[in-house]
Amino acid sequence: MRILLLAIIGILQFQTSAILLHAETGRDAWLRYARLKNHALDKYAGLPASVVVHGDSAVLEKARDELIHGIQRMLGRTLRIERAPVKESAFILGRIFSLNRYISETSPPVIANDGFRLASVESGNTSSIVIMSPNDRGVLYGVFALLRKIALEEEIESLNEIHEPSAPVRWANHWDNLDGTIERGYAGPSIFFENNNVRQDLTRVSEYGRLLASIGIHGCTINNVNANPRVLQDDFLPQLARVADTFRPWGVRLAVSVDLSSPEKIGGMGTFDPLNPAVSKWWETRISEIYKRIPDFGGFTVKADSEGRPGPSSYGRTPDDAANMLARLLKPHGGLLFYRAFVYDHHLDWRNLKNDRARAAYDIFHPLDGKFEDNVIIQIKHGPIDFQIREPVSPLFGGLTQTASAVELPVMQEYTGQQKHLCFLMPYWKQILDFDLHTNGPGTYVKDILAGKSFGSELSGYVAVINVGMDDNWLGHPMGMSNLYGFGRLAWNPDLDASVIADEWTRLTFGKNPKVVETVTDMLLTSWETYERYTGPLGAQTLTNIVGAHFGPGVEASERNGWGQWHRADEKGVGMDRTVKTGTGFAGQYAPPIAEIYELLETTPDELLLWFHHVPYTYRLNSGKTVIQHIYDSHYEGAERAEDYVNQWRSLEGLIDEPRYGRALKRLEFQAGHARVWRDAVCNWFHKMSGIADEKGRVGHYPDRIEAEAMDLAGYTAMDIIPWENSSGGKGIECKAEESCTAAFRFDGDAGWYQMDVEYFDQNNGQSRFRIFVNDQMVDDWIADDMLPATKPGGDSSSRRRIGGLALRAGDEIRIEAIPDGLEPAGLDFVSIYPER
Ligand code: GCW
Repeated sequence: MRILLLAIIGILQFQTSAILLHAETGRDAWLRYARLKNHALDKYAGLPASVVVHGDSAVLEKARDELIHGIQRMLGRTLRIERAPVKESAFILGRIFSLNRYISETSPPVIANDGFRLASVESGNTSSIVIMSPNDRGVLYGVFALLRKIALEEEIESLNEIHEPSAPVRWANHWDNLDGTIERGYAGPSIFFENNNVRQDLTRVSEYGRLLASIGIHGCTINNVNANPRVLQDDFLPQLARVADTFRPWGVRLAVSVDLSSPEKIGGMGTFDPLNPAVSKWWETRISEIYKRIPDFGGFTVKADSEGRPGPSSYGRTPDDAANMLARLLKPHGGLLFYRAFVYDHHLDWRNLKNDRARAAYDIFHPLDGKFEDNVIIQIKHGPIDFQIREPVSPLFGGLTQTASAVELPVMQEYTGQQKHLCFLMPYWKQILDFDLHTNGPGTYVKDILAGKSFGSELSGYVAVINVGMDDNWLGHPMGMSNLYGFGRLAWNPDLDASVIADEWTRLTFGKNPKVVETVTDMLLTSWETYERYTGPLGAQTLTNIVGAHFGPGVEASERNGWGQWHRADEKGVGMDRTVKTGTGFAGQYAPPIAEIYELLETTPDELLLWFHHVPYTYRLNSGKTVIQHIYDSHYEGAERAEDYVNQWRSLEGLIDEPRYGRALKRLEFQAGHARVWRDAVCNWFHKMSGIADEKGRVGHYPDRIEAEAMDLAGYTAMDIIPWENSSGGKGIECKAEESCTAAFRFDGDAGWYQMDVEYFDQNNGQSRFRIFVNDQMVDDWIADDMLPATKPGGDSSSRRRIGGLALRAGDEIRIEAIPDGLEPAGLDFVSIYPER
């Protein structure tokens, strides 16, 4: 009987968890509004039953509907819509002037635009909740904030809170091309465009607008900064208007990136000189055509004189000439002009040790400070180079005291694992925002500059490059959206701790099970440093193939070319000398207290040492380690930590719904394998270059490995992998000639349980099939169908298949049978076999 009872309980429990863990795609992101558990339902039992909206607008309607939807999903109650004030308790939504009568205060607090107040109001025996703001968008933000509180099960009994955004500008940038591809997009095609037009079905755009609104983002530039002039063509404007109409109810203003040479390319003019009156006239007409259709159009983003894009320099003009011409035309309509400071020469002479791309933004824009129109915002990447895993803060934030500036932050993880690797960037961004540039003496924090506090700008703020795509979960990696959520939260309140953001996001996304929360937040919060450890140490930047996909290792790719991402590693040492005394002088772009720190080897923090100094490999860090040993150790630690993530995630099996659990597991397993590829590439390269052995004897010694080229091959032939360090032993094998190929070897260890890793090359131009046999028994079978940014075998395609629980005996034959597909030659690098841990 007892057993029967236990069985029944077991079945019931199974059923409950199966019900609770219904399959999710991630499309709702952090707005899942998961049904609350009973005790929490009790907590909110006394909430009002109706909602009254004062005012009439599409945004207020969204606010009301979102409140109804959220409460419905979380509490299972459908609020009544009341058209006029009621005598019972209600949620009361509206602008401040129409709601002040509900709160009798002699001097009600002034609230900034987009800010809101949440207040409990008692009157007689009613207890209402008022959500008020100076503008409709703020009311919508207030609703999202209240729903978040409920989702997080916070106390909302006696509310009286005012929330205001730290900065007036909180904007999204997309690098979507009109043909539907996305530059640096890793999660499917564009949600905005296809076939050189705006998509017919804008459902995803509306859903995206809702996500943006929920974190306070109110503007969105939807096309690539490498802009196609077509966005300004007559037949395109009504299409843009459809996007604007879709965004508008969410309080999001549409903006576009423009090509400065548009007057020439689509206007049929012989020039695009910004100071030519006919050119300005052309833009004036375009701008007025846009505003006829989109009265609240947000403005333009401009990338010019950068990476081959046309710009004012073609006519001997400067950025202010171009920016101001456009800004003056946009101003009467309330439009903004975002001019990117990412302007640099990508044909620098690398032989000149004084050349330094990192100097460019400051050198170009600082002298122009004060010359820009007041609706120009200089958009500055957070670091002086380009979204690297570690860079100092761009000194230009301190170099523009009379000009509005915005920080550009990469939600899209271009240089930090491209949403194949987990890399939660909030701890990094916090360091940037909390950095004291000392421009106005101590206390000139980047976040205060962006808030307009330091220099009094009224239009500063935050821009994120976001590459959401048509993938169900928006960014590919089930944890990728933590960076978008975090961006919005920090732009709203840069004082929030990264751990608070991680905690909120995890609970909203994966639920409140304490083990889930503890595990996921730990993974998130350590992931940036982990990624740094196995990619680019000590400020040497992400040691990736900078002339390729920016994904796998490519230690030398940055050197001996004009792109200026040099780390200058040679036989003797590594690092860029950016000091004033002997180097490029970049350190001198900071205010003296900061410049002095970076100028000296001893005071430069270890993590930025190689950014600022060229040192011998034997130089001792503050940590006591030599540079070379640090490079080895950190790569081993990073790869090990990436391996831990797989185990940590596995411990959550059954606590997260299967589709999201499985999808994340796949990515984390890839990451762990790829971290090892990174580890070996970087360590072996530095080992060879420096000639200094790893004190711990790991680098160059892989006793568990059997190189593919050393196996018995049938059909397979050996190939060189370029660069050599991106594969084990510099070689792999490929199946070119035959329909199928085999590679085999004999196991010669003791009998026991083993784990086997097969390192193969998974290109995106074919789907090879691999089958593994122990003697005649097939033990694994898979198709290499991942979409990695690689058409060749190498560091971008290297992938690991792990096969556990293998009972092996000495003399067993292990055979890999592969069927190549398309242009993918079923490449193999090595197999490693080791006792199961
Ligand atoms: O990092 C580089 C990217 C380019 C990008 C450029 C930029 C849109 O590799 O793809 O171009 O930055 O920010 O303009």
